Amino acid sequence: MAEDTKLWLKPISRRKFLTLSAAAAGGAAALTTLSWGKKVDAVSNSGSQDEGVKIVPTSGSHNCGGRCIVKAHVKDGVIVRITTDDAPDTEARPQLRACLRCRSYRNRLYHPDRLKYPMKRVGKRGEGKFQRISWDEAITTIAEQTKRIMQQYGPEAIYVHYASGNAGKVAERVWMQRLLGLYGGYLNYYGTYSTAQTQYATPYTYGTINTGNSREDWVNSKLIILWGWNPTETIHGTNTMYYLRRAKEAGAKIIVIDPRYTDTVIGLADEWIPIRPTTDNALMDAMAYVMITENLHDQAFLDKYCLGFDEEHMPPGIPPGNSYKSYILGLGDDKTPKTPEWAEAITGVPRNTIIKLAREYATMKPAALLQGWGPQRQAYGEQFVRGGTVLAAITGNVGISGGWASGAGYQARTQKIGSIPIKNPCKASISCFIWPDAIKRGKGMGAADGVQGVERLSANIKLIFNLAGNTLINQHSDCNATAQLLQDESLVEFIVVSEQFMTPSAKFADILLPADNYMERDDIVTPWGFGDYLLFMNKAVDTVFECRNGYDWVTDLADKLGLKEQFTEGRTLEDWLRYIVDETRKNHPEFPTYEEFKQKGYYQWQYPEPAIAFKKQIEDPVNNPFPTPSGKIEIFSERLWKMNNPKEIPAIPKYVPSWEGPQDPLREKYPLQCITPHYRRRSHSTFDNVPWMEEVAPQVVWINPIDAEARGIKDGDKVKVFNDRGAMILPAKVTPRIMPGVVSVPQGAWWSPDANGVDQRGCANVITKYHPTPLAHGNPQHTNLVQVVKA
Ligand SMILES: Nc1nc2c(c(=O)[nH]1)N[C@H]1C(S)=C(S)[C@@H](COP(=O)(O)OP(=O)(O)OC[C@H]3O[C@@H](n4cnc5c(=O)[nH]c(N)nc54)[C@H](O)[C@@H]3O)O[C@H]1N2
Ligand SMILES: Nc1nc2c(c(=O)[nH]1)N[C@H]1C(S)=C(S)[C@@H](COP(=O)(O)OP(=O)(O)OC[C@H]3O[C@@H](n4cnc5c(=O)[nH]c(N)nc54)[C@H](O)[C@@H]3O)O[C@H]1N2
Ligand code: SF4
Ligand SMILES: [Mo]
Repeated sequence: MAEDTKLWLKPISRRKFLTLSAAAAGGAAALTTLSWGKKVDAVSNSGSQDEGVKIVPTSGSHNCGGRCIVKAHVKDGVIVRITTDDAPDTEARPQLRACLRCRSYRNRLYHPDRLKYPMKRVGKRGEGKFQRISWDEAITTIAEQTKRIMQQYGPEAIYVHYASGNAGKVAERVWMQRLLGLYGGYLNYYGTYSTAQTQYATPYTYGTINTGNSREDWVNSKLIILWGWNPTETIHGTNTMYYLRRAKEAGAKIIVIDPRYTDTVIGLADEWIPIRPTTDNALMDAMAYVMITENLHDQAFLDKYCLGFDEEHMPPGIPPGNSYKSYILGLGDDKTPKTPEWAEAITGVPRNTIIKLAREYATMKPAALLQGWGPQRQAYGEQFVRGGTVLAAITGNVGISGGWASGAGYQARTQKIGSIPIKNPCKASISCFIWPDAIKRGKGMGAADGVQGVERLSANIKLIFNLAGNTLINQHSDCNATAQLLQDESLVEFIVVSEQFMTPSAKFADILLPADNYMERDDIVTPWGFGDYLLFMNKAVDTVFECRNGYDWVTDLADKLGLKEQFTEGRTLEDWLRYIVDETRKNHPEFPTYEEFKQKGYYQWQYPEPAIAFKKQIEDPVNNPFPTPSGKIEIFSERLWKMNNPKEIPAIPKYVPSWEGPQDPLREKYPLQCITPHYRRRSHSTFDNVPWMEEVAPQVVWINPIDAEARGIKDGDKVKVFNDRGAMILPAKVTPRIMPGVVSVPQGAWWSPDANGVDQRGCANVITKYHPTPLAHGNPQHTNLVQVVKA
């Protein structure tokens, strides 16, 4: 097997990559009847595309931020070229154009390192030593272990891990959940690594997470604030940048608040406001201070729709001094007015900038404050989420065209799309981030630890199915600690991984299954938050080697567990896709037939006007209360008050100084804040091994010239980024595009520890901390202190 990870350790030229791939593939081809070499060669040879070429419409199914039309040009069973949407590009339907990742897809599909056969672990767990086995042996072993663990520990010991690598409606994870549901159940998770805090905290204000207008409405905004949001790189819905650009052309002022001078700042912004990570709530508090003291807030809106802004609008029984206004003006317990001077010292944002920003947001109406998800992936990310919702309410920007209520990406208008039926008799659920605790001390964990659905868990996690994900190691916090945890076979007794590559997580498998690739199967995908469409993913080429489709192998497993009939209901995969379309048509009679949909590859709903979140609630509040306990926008939350943890879970949003934030004494040892944002050349860890992407955007740590000079670091130098949790070596990019005191390591590089455990690739999660956030029990993967030295 070709597992030459050195291929992507060093940036290599496209020509050299092709030579290497061809050589590696030559060896592999000898093992199979399929002409692998020919396929690999085709990556370099995209010449004669027209004769005998069939064009197959599909779409990427990664957790990549977008969902685009991808057209595979297939000749003699090989994809020779990839193009994208070529339908007329109109305002009513802008093209769903693919980004560089799907366009480079042949490099991933025909990568010499693709896993080709089922394997079992032969070395120590995590060591990466495997032996080829047959599918029958793999499925028999999985069936035996599932049976044993179910009998010995019960369903709460069986965990289908968060895994976002395949977003298809008929992904392997879905089939496994369906099968385990029939077999007795499995431990659920709630939340995501993406939006744990946004999802959890937003409903405390509004009663729902679907708080966004549709993007066509941005042209109606006079001011747009992108707060910790970088859609140029992260996309957040194919065409988000198109709609933002239209808003700009229509005259909107655009401000970006981010420690980095991002690509979004370059392409869109009128103003960049750099801010120290974890301190956004101090800026929000001071903005509220300016609005209140200059009487710029929308008192009529607050009186009519909100609870807890001032002492006159508090729920009964709450002692005086606990309203939001009292906190802002320093009339509460802390006796500290949240002045611009106060906030400047915390955030690093000059007081005049704060005053100007507050005045602009309060007066340039309608205005949209779009919260990104970076600042919520922080130690107290819930405060950021709630803080933004309150500013939207104070300025009266909720429920109106051109305004915006909360986090980006959760549009109020949704469609009801059919799904594969899953019935899980097990009600227990953990936050998707806290599985290490559920391994170590699950039995007995309850609500305070982030368990929902049951009073206490009855078992520790003993069996993990990790199907299309790298959060077992790479994407979860603190790789070194996680690796140690997983190495211990007395804790998790059995791990099944389905993958396309030997990723850091795959190395921890006991049974490793080779998955098919999205070009090799039929599926249906929904877009991210925005867009109102559905795409059919047509199979373009046959599956290679012994890679198999999820439905196939999970059906075999169902058979071994005596559940084949119940699991399949006699349906083929195509029958299930028809089922999804039929269910969708029940809710949306206008949706095309299966045949029409498959042939065209997409369906897009058309609406006469943009969706405006909470329009009804604002226009007719008597008949349309907000879905909160009080029926109002809850600036003060009685539910949070009752949690009785005012330091970490205050009833009103406020600045909570963060551990490993700028005020943590640990800064003496680790003086730099390290954020770990998403990178345009990858979808998380997916595409890290595609050398063309390394050419486009190498793995580097951004460091400000001031911090670099103090350390004798020059642009391109190899540096060591480290803290007590781990260390990595990677090149430095010395750039004023990041503020002093902050460094940035893009998340997703594959963890590659050397003999001393020092990561040689730049995996962000060697320095991140496993420390769930207080309310959502989510991931704070942008909260880190580190030191950087020349390597
Ligand atoms: N190219 C690409 N696109 C993607 C993905 C990918 O891996 N690659 N992943 C997709 C997925 S699953 C998700 S969840 C989304 C993620 O989308 P986001 O969570 O919005 O993306 P991030 O890059 O983590 O953070 C956004 C910005 O927040 C800034 N930031 C970090 N900390 C702070 C802070 O404390 N305050 C402020 N004001 N800003 C801060 C970062 O510098 C960054 O520019 O992206 C999606 N899109
Ligand atoms: N430090 C830090 N860490 C983060 C974040 C951060 O901002 N900072 N962001 C977090 C976020 S928002 C997210 S969503 C997670 C994402 O973390 P993951 O869900 O682990 O996503 P990926 O890293 O893309 O891993 C997906 C894996 O699936 C594999 N795969 C792709 N397609 C298929 C398929 O069809 N079948 C199978 N079996 N496998 C397939 C890919 O090869 C890849 O290894 O990472 C989180 N981790
Ligand atoms: S990776 Fe995602 S955003 Fe890029 S083309 Fe593919 S589906 Fe679209
Ligand atoms: Mo995510």
